[in-house]
Amino acid sequence: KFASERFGWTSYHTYEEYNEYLRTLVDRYPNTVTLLQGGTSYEGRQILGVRVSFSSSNLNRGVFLESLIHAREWITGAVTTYVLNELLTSTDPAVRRIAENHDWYVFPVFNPDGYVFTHTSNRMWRKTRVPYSGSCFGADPNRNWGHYWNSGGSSALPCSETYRGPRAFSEPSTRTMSEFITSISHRLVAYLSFHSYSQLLLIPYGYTAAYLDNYNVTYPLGLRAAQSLASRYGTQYTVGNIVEAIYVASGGSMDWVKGTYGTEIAYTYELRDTGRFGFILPAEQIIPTAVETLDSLVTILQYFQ
Ligand code: PAY
Ligand code: ZN
Repeated sequence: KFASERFGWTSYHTYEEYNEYLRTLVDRYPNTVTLLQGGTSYEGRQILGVRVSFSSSNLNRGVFLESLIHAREWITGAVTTYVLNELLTSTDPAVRRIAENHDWYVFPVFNPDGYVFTHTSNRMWRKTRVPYSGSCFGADPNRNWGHYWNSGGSSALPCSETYRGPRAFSEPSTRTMSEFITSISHRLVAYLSFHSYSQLLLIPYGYTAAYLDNYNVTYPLGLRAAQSLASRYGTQYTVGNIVEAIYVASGGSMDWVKGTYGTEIAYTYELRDTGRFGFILPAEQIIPTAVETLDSLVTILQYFQ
């Protein structure tokens, strides 16, 4: 059987299953898919990803997909791997165009220690698993990046769900992934970070409400993306900068990528739903969530056509 059939998107997968899936893609599409170790977690797990490139010259514009930086947001890794599978297998001309005109960097499990912990011990775990004082574990890996780190919306308390860590990049997972992103930053034109839940399409930054950089481009483009997402099943997304749409949150990965490298297109998705199931989104919603999300990605990447 093909890797994608064995894997499937009718149930949620473990960290090991995601890794095995990535490895089978490399076996099946050796000329297109390259396995990458982006980083390493505190407990020594590999943070694996793939590059998908249909160009032999390797000069396509790079698009980065990040998911499961927050461990309990299971739908996010399911959606990014569904999109990855579509990039490789879809016959829809619009999907083929975005697949083949970009080099894709897809890292399904950014926080492997936390994700494993949601399978073994506590389904609602969010953070890393680095031991801190007071017998509390973990920093919030989306408050730990070094662009305006500790500039609001993060906690100094190790037991808090939004603990920023003792310093920027204190967490091995965020530090090593930031180094990997630096190594490919000159190729990246888009950075897309996937969270759940709330149905939002968020624009930088999380540390300030100011409309910085190319907000005048990304806001209208975000509105069009939300429209195409809704046109599939009617799922409504709100578009806006992080501070306006939810709250101040400094130290996020997207803020760091956009703020450090000026990556033209940077969005954070808060996927389904709006709270009925929250983080425990039923597996029957994986495929519809992924399909509508892919519609919006097609619209976003039309920006580069
Ligand atoms: O950069 O995505 C961002 C900041 C906003 C998210 C965050 O707090 O990191 C929003 C929350 C998230 O996905 O982690 C929203 C969910 C519902 C939560 O846990 O509060
Ligand atoms: Zn999150």
